[in-house]
Amino acid sequence: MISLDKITTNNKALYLAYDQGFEHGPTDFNDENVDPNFVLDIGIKGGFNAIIFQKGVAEKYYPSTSSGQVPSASSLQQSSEQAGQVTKIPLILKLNGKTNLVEGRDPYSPLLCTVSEALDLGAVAVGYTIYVGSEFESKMTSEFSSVVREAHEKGVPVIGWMYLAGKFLRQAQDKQKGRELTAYAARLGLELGADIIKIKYPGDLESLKWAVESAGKTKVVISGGVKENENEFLETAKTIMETEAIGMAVGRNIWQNKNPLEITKKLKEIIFKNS
Ligand code: FBP
Repeated sequence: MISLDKITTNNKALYLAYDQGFEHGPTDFNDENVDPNFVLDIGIKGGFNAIIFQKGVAEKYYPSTSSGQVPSASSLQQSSEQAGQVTKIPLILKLNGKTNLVEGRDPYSPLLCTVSEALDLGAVAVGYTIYVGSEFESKMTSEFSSVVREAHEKGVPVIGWMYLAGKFLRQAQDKQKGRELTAYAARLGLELGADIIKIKYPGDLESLKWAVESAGKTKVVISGGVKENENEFLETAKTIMETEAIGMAVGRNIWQNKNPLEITKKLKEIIFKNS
């Protein structure tokens, strides 16, 4: 069994996702959060279980120490009282990625970084997106399996972003189908050997419960999605935590918020409530 201790707290988890610059482009950013140091600072001060970067951002912004020790981002800017302060935030390195600029074909997200490279950058876990239902799904399940093989040989946890996508799925969408497909994506994560899967909220409590049950011993975290009204977002988080999901991996709903640390605090109260 691969240990998740470095990226969980009492079996619960909150991750700060920051690979949207790759997946969506700088359109998600403003003058502040376009700077990876700004988001790293939120991750550290907010006490997230890990931050999620692509390789290039990790190389340039996440100090390369195997202990995962990084200087506080604010200490890099405001020298005096914070200089020298050392804070920890574990790194999850995203090994594949794609832009949203290629239209007309089902998505394929190629492997761009190896597990060894991720470890050299200080990562304690790795992530990979599979577009379940894409015409290129088999390429991604195959690459994912190689990642799991190498990572598990090294004792490193693997997180599978199990995202539904593809022409066939678009044709077949109703509520019941959505429930089945989310559970299928979750189950695929278990079958492929993922330690944690990240799935999108399927829209209601019962569907999520079934997906989490289908994932078996593979742990489940839910992604944040497009920024929404703060209260609605927190209500969804409460619903998510009524299931056996261990937590969330959120990006835009944190670092696009006017007060990222305040919403982080509220979200942590929900996720870590009884832990
Ligand atoms: P968000 O909380 O901002 O949605 O981030 C979670 C995430 O999975 C990111 O890791 C990824 O870049 C993004 O969502 C992909 O979103 P989409 O599938 O909508 O393109």
